[in-house]
Amino acid sequence: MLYDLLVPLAKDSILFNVFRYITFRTAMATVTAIVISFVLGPWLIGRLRALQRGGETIREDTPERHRSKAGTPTMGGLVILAALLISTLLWTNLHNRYVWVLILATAGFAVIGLLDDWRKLKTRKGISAKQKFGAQILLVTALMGWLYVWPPDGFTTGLAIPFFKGWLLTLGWLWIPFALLVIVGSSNAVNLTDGLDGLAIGPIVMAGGAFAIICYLTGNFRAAEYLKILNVKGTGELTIFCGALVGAAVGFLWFNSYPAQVFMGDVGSLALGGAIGTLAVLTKAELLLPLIGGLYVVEAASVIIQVGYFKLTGKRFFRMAPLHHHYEMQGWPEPKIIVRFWIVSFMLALLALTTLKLR
Ligand code: 57M
Repeated sequence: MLYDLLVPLAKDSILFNVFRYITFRTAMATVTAIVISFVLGPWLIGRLRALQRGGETIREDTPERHRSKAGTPTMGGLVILAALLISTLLWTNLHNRYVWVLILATAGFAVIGLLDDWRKLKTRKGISAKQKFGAQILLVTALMGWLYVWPPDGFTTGLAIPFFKGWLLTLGWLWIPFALLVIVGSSNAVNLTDGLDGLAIGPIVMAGGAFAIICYLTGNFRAAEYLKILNVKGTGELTIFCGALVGAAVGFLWFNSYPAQVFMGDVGSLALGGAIGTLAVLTKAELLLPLIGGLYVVEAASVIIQVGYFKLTGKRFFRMAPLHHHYEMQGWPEPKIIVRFWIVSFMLALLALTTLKLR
């Protein structure tokens, strides 16, 4: 919004020219999101605690040490979304279609998560998996269909293959189910990962940083040309969303760090996973997402392995899935599991960025 209001003033005073720059607006979006988180956080946590009286109920089958977490308020993801979306609306060029696809995807997943959290609060059971997946599929199909049927200038359904510079696997209409798989898979993988204090939000800071670099380079013709990556016109503006994402995640981590004062809830985990999945699809970095969001992939894979192995052998492969519970059962202290998983996540995100240079 500020872009539309202030850039035209550059004609009268060169000072306003700074609002044209993506780097400046990304930095401002990050700071704005952090400030909103710190202003809103304490108030919202107080409201959530009052609203939820008993706070989160801990399931019987959860590892013993989670008992002390009973009563922690959830739905703290509302702070993340307020910081992320207000900052994005303030600092991005709102005439950019990709910005709206990202905002609507994030907000849409948040609504689905909020409905689930609210139902869990009222009835102890959330909305059914069928309803949840159905709503997610509808949302993503509508947004990807919007792009496919009325493509922005320079849009392609091609799939970029890391290391094979200049190669594009054209998917045609198959791009829509592929995008569905990436975005819905990413959303639910973050949701599964959100099982220890700060475990899910830490890697979001890293993924937001990595995608900020990818959006900036993909949207910059000269940089894309030099790196021989696909130039997707208009995705540079998404760098600002990534800045807001990093700021909102850092702000929330202040309250969610061990021992957590608040959990993000499905409203946060589904929205954040949907956001990074959509970023990957819009910047043609789908095949880098398993690295950038590597921890989420590992956590989701551990559940698939556990369920598959149990069906085949009647025994558990891990002591408990997702993987963070396995290490809890091994006796690792929670902070050690969290920080070690963050370190792995950081290394995988760095590895993803190195592929941009490698030919
Ligand atoms: C999302 N939710 C946390 C909190 C957070 C198929 C199966 C793998 C499903 C999976 C499941 O239920 N996933 C739901 C994970 C829950 O966190 C809440 O949920 C929101 C995120 N959606 O914001 O509101 C608990 O996680 C802990 N927590 C923290 N700190 C945080 O910052 O400590 C969360 C955030 C919270 C709190 O205890 O209550 C969760 O774990 O449910 N099921 C599981 O993950 C269960 N695994 C399991 O059943 N494994 C089986 C099979 C099915 C694979 C096996 O290994 O044999 C585990 N979770 C629970 N109990 N609650 C283990 C058993």
